[in-house]
Amino acid sequence: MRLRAIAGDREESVNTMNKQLCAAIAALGIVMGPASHAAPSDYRFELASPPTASGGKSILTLRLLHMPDKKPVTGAVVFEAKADMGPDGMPTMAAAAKILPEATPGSYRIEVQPDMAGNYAISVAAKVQGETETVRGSVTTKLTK
Ligand SMILES: [Cu+2]
Repeated sequence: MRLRAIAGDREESVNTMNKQLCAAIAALGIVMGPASHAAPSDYRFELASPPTASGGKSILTLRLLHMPDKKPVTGAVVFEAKADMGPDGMPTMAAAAKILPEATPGSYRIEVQPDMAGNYAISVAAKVQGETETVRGSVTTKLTK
């Protein structure tokens, strides 16, 4: 009788675990969702290659990834770019940042003119096709003067 009770308890805990697993899978389905229900948080900007520096200017090449399927996004329009030394504890030290045209599809280039060498956060805002809200992102990289 005692043994059966223990077995029963165990069975119950397995059932509870299954229910939790089902709930987790269901929640995951909502979070992942179909691609057509993309949210700005589904995207991430990252450095495509190390920055190239010449004549006091650095050119950063970014790519934009649609995280649910890790696919690069082409045709986005970057309309805002800012650079500051936040990563080095100098968030008020900004550097001029200029948006260059998308030369090859999916390559978003930003030209930064740092006043001092160090680690910079480059923040961008973009319009992405099929996405009503602005997609924002930031990359951190070391720049030379
Ligand atoms: Cu600084």
